[in-house]
Amino acid sequence: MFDRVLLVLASVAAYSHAHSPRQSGCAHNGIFFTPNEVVGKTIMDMDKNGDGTLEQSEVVSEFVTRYDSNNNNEISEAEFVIKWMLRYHDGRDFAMYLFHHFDKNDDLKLTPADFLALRAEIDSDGDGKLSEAEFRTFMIDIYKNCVPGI
Ligand SMILES: [Ca+2]
Ligand SMILES: [Ca+2]
Ligand SMILES: [Ca+2]
Repeated sequence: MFDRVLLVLASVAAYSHAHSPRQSGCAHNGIFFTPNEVVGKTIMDMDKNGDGTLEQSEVVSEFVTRYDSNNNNEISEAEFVIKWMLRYHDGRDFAMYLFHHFDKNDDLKLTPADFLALRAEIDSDGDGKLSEAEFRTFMIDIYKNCVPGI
């Protein structure tokens, strides 16, 4: 019985450690941008016409032009991670975590299928549009929940 209690306590401790923001390598940022600043930059990069809404065409265009180095219409983990680190100065752990979070169908590449699935997930009010606020909430949650090596 006592052993069982210890086991439960140990797993609770492991759980809360894993879910504490800023205690993981994910929080490392090379030039100390906060997550909010990084998200602001990603929004500026994606919202090409500056109207506060992220159209599917804007998101796809941003990813294809910035990340798809070999122009095969897919973004590999290697392509994504290096570009994200260079542009936003987040650590490798976070960039990898983000890639896997974006890769909705787990085929280890980012394609329009992933962006469609992400869009449905991020559009929390279901109006078919992706607002800056919806994207910001989605991204900040990822920063908060990031666990290295997953
Ligand atoms: Ca726009
Ligand atoms: Ca994918
Ligand atoms: Ca919306």
